[in-house]
Amino acid sequence: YESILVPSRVYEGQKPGTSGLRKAVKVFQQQHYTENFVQCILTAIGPKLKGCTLAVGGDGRYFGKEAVNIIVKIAAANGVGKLLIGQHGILSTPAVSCIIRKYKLTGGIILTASHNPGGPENDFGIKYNTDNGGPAPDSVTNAVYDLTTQIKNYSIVPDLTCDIETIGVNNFEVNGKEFVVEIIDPVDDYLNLMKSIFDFPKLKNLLNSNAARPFRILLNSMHGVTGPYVKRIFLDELGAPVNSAIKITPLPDFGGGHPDPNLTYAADLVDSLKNSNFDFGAAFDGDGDRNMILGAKAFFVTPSDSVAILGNHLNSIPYFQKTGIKGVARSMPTGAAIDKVATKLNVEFFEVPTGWKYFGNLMDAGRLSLCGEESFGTGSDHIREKDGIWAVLAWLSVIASTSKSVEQICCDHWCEFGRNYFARYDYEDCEAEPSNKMMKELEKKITDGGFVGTKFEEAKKTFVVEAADNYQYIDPIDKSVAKNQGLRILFSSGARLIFRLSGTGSSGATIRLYAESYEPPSGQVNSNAQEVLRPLIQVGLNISQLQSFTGRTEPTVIT
Ligand code: VG1
Ligand code: CO
Repeated sequence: YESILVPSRVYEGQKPGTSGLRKAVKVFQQQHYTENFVQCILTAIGPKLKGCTLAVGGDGRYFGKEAVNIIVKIAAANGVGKLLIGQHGILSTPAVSCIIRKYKLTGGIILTASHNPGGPENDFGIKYNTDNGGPAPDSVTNAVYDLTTQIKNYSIVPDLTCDIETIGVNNFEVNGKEFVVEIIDPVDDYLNLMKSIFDFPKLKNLLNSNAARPFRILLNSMHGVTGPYVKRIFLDELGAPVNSAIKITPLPDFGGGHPDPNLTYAADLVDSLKNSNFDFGAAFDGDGDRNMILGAKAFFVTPSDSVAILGNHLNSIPYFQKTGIKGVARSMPTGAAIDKVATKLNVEFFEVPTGWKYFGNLMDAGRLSLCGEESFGTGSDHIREKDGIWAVLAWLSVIASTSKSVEQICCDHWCEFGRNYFARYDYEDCEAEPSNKMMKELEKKITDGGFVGTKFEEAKKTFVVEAADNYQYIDPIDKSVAKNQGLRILFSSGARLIFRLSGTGSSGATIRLYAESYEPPSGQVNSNAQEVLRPLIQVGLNISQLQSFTGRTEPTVIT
């Protein structure tokens, strides 16, 4: 095969957001659009590109196979030595991270728009992960973006195609050099990693259907990529009965659903748990890095509590018995429950901006073992992505060790550490311009000298502003600076309000309003979070004038 150079044109807006480039499928289908972006990812790899090996796979959404095909042709033309591709183009985001690390690859390309809906009328996405297995840092995504603004042509081998449905090694000769495409089982490497982390016999015992009182679980893959992983790990390996898993066939349009594991979009899981006798429920997002944990009768564990509870029980997991606990972290808007666990464990604690990429440097430096985000992301330094299946195995390990219910584990946690009430309001798909204006005005208001000390009264509660800013982060390892990471209003009671614009949408603007308040162990730790936080949220709506800027009286999603 010979490569050719195809003249192209610049497309605006190929700027990766919180987690890769996400756009409507129709945008990716434009002539040269996907080719351009793939070429720029490869060019940005620099001198390490020639002869390197990359992993490629995605969440099975519409346009995924076409994108794999394009990547094969462009990688071949650019002198890549080898591609490891998941069979049928399927690899979960955590599995890509696992494979990059295990085989010491130069990087990986993940074809996903994560929790965004899929299908011809919905979203697609491309994300690049670097050699540590984690999402490319800002320095790399900025370099890719710069290249997209200057691209004049790309290299491609137009007539090279490879069957991605059959496991095996395919050899080609391109420009006189060897080019290899290996189609791999999407689950094998990841399953082996999980076996090395968790006590599988113990978990098998927990789920054993012959036990007098088996622990009954219900897992919902939402027709995303986790289906094959759930089947192999929970049904085949751990022996859970077949009715333990639903929606485990990956579908290009996720069955018409919104593959986001929260109380709104995974309402079917919530209902199933409310109306039956399952002890535990979990759902995953499209690409398998998010998780939602529920107890019997759909008792909801906030992701902020989830990571804190796991932190307090890490000794239930063999991996951490070996590695010890180096440090813990959360993203800035995430509820601060884990901060208190860090104090108890006497380990380092870090607060980073939203997005998993900020955890990677700390893990690579050996200072971070466990971290989480309020957006249903939980994970550890076993890979460099958040990991939904790992989170479920971790919870089951805690349950197997404590012999307690999910609800009991949470209540015990609040009695020991107090409770960080947390809620997030999402206003999805607002108009961009008024949303940007709202953020600008709000920033002006809260960073004005007179704002600190202001008192707000709402429903007989008083909130006094202690500090307010536009959050910025200096990476402790490489000293890189991330600015504009969210507007924070901190109150003297420890309560917080945070406003951010989403960086994962494909059009318009999504405003996120995060609210948190703390109740000590001696206080009311068993109240309803939404009710407890309503006055604080009202304060946030008043300060920001959100309703008059956006016209929205209600959020689209409440967590
Ligand atoms: C959202 C979440 C963030 C998460 C990111 C990627 O970003 O808030 O916590 O890391 O999605 O998750 P944003 O910018 O929309 O708030 V995933 O599962 O979409 O890769
Ligand atoms: Co995801």
